[in-house]
Amino acid sequence: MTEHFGEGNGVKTRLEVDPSMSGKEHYRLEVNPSGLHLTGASEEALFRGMQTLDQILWGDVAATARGEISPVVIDDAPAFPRRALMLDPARHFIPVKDVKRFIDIMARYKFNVLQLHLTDDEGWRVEIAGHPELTAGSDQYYSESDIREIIGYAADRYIEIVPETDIPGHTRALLSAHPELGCHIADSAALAAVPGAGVMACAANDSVYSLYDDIIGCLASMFPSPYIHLGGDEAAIERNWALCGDCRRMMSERGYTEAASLMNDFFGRMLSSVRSRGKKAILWCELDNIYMPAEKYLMDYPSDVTLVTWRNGLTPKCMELTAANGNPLIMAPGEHAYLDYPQMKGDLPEHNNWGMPVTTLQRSYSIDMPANGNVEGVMGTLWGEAIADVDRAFYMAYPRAMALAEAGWTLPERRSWDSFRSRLPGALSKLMQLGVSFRVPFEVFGD
Ligand code: TNX
Repeated sequence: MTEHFGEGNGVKTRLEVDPSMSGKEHYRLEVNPSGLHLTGASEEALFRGMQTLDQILWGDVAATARGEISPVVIDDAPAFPRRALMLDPARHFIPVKDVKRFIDIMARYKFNVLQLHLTDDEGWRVEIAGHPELTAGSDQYYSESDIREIIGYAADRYIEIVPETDIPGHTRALLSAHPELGCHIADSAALAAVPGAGVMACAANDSVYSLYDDIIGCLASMFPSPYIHLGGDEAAIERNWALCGDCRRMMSERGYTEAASLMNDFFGRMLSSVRSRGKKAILWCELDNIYMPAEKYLMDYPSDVTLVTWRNGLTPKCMELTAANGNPLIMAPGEHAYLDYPQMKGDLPEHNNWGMPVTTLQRSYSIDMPANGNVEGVMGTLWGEAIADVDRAFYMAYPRAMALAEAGWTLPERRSWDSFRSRLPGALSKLMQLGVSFRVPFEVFGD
């Protein structure tokens, strides 16, 4: 048991780890006339409790005429173990110092996971030992020592960094370093020239699997997270595998009538690379259609894969299928958690806005988070096509990320939009003090 005592102005403060408390983030904060006592199940729990204390000090002490902390007892623990945000340095690179600043602010709202979308059509942003060709010709990537620096900084704030490398689609950057790993199709050059056009790694090329075994091994040794995210979204199968002689041969050897069935073979091999490193895989959940009606998974996701629900309208189906199949589920439904979407009609982003749906603060807050099932937590995504730098990431993230943080931390029956809204002005003035370029949600305050 570690104990720290302090005394200032006659008030005793006491911080204490009490391993007999249940739940690793569980803390208890008591303030009464004789002192302040913060107890936590772990040092991590104390850290979470310190964030609450900081909010009370700012809202209750600094911002009120009385200038005193009120007596309070708070016994608090998260409803869900994973509360995540995702940054996309693949689309627009985000320097290490900016990632750290983003982490600083995440920690205040008790987020405990930051996913980095490290590879996509627009860039390969992580050094892979033995494969300098992947990052050649650019200085916009994280070296191994950058990655170590980000991981260490996040770990000091009890935030886990989850690496994502997106396959088999979203691989234009990979294929520009390794053109031989694409499908042999008539318009491969045309596909490769256009970001987002959907070029894919070939399912029938052994070199794809051996290169990825190296990449997965390298990510596994660099990142202490038990998870590696392998993407799996938006694979333009009909424009690649379905037209590729090698993939078609593989299909007929296996008796497949649909090229999508090759996803099972593709991820079968990729997942064994992940498992052989003692890690678990996360994938974006894809169904047999991108809109409703959708009936089943796009591929046979093994039950040890954690899935993320994301497409507008498909979350109820993803919840039903993951519960039936035993997959842990992370909630990132586009309707609530896509923080690259504008917060109001006519608001940012002004560039690269492809007609994104409006996602208001109240809409983010209203995300459905069913407890006691297979839902592991929540993830707000900051897809980077229209997010040119970290100030834009902050503007898009806040205050909606606070709404998601509360949805991940607080049991559904204890959440209240009116309570959240009443706490916003204090929270926003803190962000202002910290110099964060958040968006003022004037529409929720009325006259
Ligand atoms: C779809 S979400 C994507 C991303 C884009 C995003 C833009 C997902 C798994 N794939 O590649 O950046 O939409 O909102």
